[in-house]
Amino acid sequence: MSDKRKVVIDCDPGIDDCFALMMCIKHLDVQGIVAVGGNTGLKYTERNARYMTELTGRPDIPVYAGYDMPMINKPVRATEVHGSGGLGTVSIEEPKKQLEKQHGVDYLVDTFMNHDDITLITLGPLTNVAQALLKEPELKKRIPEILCMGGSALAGNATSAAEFNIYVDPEAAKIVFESGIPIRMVGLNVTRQNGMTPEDVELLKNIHNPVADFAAQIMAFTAGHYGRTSLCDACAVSWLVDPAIITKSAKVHVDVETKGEFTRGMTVCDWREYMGKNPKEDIVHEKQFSQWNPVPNVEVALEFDEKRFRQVLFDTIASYGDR
Ligand SMILES: [Ca+2]
Repeated sequence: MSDKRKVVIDCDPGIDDCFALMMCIKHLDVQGIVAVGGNTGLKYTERNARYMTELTGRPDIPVYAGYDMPMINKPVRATEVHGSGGLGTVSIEEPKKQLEKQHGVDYLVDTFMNHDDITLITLGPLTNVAQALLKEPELKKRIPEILCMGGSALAGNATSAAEFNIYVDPEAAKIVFESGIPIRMVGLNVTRQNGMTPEDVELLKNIHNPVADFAAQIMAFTAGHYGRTSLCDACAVSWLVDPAIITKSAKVHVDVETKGEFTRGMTVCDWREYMGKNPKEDIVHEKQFSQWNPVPNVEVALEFDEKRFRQVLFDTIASYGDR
């Protein structure tokens, strides 16, 4: 029996998803991976998930395909950031590992209806999770916790207000955020505190193992184009891998905007009871009032130990050795 934390990962790999999978597969007990359409289409995200299980030497981890399309929106992709196949300009061969036949949403329902001790990690649009909650209404009482890369306590990226994962399928996100399931949210306000650069690509190249070589190739795409890349999904899962990496968080009420002219897909965080002392800082607040009493539904990550994260990330990739 493993004493590692059991997790199921719903993701849309995607370059930063691949880094998150490297960390999760090494440090957590990954029960299954469900792919969703997001950064690119499902036919690529599920393939890339299967590829990652082979690359990390864990083809025994089952991979399922969920939904390609958002619930209502037309699909929005991020292929300019991740490449049309989700891995920058890296082309991979079709993995030997097969996709499970069960639909990803049915896998989520079966798994959480029958187990009490698994954390759900979401690294893409929340379409699969919302569909699972609609299919089995009891499920919201059965998922103990969701660790979500998505949203922001501050600026967005898909729009000025909305982060990509939430923006792609705001209706799905609204269903999940209103479900009552405890959510830990790692949004752009935190992940932007991390910046991997072309120098980091060189560090990865110097590790010399197949996982590091692949990591260097895919990081080179975004770090090369933009000068730096946050690896948002890897930052998010670090809260489970090494909780000390998230150095500050706050429990607040978060709503998902689905109708705003400028704010559709925004995670609206209720900070009314908090005040910051330094207006130059983003959100470094202490709770000072209790007159509104918004019911917290999300623990929002606020501060991040970049140095510690980088150490864990590079150590993890190096630990894959010659595999
Ligand atoms: Ca992702």
